Amino acid sequence: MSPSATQTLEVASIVAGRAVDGAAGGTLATRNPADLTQVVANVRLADSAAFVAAARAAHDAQPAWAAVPAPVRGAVVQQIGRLVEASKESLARLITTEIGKPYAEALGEVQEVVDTCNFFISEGRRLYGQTVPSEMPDKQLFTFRKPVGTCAIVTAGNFPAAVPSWYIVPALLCGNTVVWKPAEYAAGVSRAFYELFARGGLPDGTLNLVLADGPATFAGLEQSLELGLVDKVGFTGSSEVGVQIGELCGRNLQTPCLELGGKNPLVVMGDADLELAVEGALFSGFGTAGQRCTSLGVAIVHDSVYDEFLERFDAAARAAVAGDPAGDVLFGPLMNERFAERFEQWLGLIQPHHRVLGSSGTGRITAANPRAGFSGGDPERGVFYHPTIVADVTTDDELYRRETFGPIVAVARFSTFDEAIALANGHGYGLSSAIYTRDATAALRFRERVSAGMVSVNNSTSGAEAHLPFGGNGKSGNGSRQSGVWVLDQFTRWQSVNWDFSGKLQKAQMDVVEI
Ligand code: UN1
Repeated sequence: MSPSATQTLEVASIVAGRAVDGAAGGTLATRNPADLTQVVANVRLADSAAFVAAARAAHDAQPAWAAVPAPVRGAVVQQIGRLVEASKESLARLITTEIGKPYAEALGEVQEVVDTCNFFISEGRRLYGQTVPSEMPDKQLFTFRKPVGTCAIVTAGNFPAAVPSWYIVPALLCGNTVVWKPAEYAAGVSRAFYELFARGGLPDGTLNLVLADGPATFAGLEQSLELGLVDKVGFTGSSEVGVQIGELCGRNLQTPCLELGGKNPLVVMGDADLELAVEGALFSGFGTAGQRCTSLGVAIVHDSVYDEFLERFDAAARAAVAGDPAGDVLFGPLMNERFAERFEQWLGLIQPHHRVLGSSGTGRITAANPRAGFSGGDPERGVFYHPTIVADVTTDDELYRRETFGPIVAVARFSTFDEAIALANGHGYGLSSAIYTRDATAALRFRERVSAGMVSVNNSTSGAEAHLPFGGNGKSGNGSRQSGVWVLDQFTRWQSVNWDFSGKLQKAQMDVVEI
């Protein structure tokens, strides 16, 4: 099924189950980035007061939700997963229309939400604690996982469904309530997801949707933290904003879950299967128009295969089909004009000593700057860019040091393994990484020495499965991990219990049993 034009949606924030009146934070129209004449959603934005009201609603609803037995919360997650699965095509069409993600990828993204629900359904029957031996007789020690409380989840729009679900599903399962602030430019998708979550059986106030711009969000979050209405912040977005969120949380003695940018390296060793490496570089560099946090940032290629790799990568990028994301394309438009403006700045970092490859032109695809392999759609109406490969990048280049969110891949050369590692780590990001080699020892050494939180061997930097720990180090995050059982440490806190049934006061460290 291919996406079709949708009716314009009218969307507003939802606090305690009710739509927020008015547009205290202004209005916004989200537009199909493949055809900017099409308005996807008219959005009434909320102000900081609505954010605080949502935090209060979540805070008030939390004790009752935590009192619902965890297996029953798991059954709600199961119902949400079923509803999402039943709406898979229409949700994917909406993702494609609102942010320009190719339909096949959008279907994959919705599947990732279903996978996440499936994983956590049974966690409602586990949420294990431990029994621990005591150093004293007639005493037993236990640990319990307790919900953190109210969670404020602030997410980007490049994965408007999957990434929010990585937070919201386990947060709810663990007995927390949620204020979700999605990217405004993906408000239509967010609203559709909110409705499925609500229909899954969540009591009013358990999940609240706040559509607000950055300044209103910051002000609302700051006040909510100071009022003690928010106990945990989850943020996915740029490293720069992550620093600000981290500061705000730190002032309130909180540790947020931060999932930030990347400059993800893909190392091509001299013995690599070059065809496979090029396929991996193409998908991780230009899939999703390079707008994943796990997208390939810098290909690091051994001297002995550098020229051949470049030649093949150039040919593959030139042959790749870009265009209407409703069709069968490798990548569609950038998400909107704001991302296009930033992308143009990064294109400005290309220096005279670089070789630019990958397409028949650079920059925006237009009638005057056309591209072979542009399929469907009208470049004059959409935010389409040429895929760009920038060869001969060195550690001195801005292009090496900065995350460039879009269809651009830097390529650097190495001769020794130590140089490859230095290039893979030297920019200070540490999210995802890949190595292409036939040598298991090299792969293991790479795993050991790369600072990234995620490593692929002979596979792309993007496309992590939904049940492995996801997250990064350095500028890519604060060490927190999402997904699988590991995310439970974000959304629960350990409580330890001493249970003394000796009938007397036994003092730890003092009443030591002699043998
Ligand atoms: C992101 O871009 O924020 O690993 C998440 C991947 C996807 C998720 C990307 N499963 O590429």
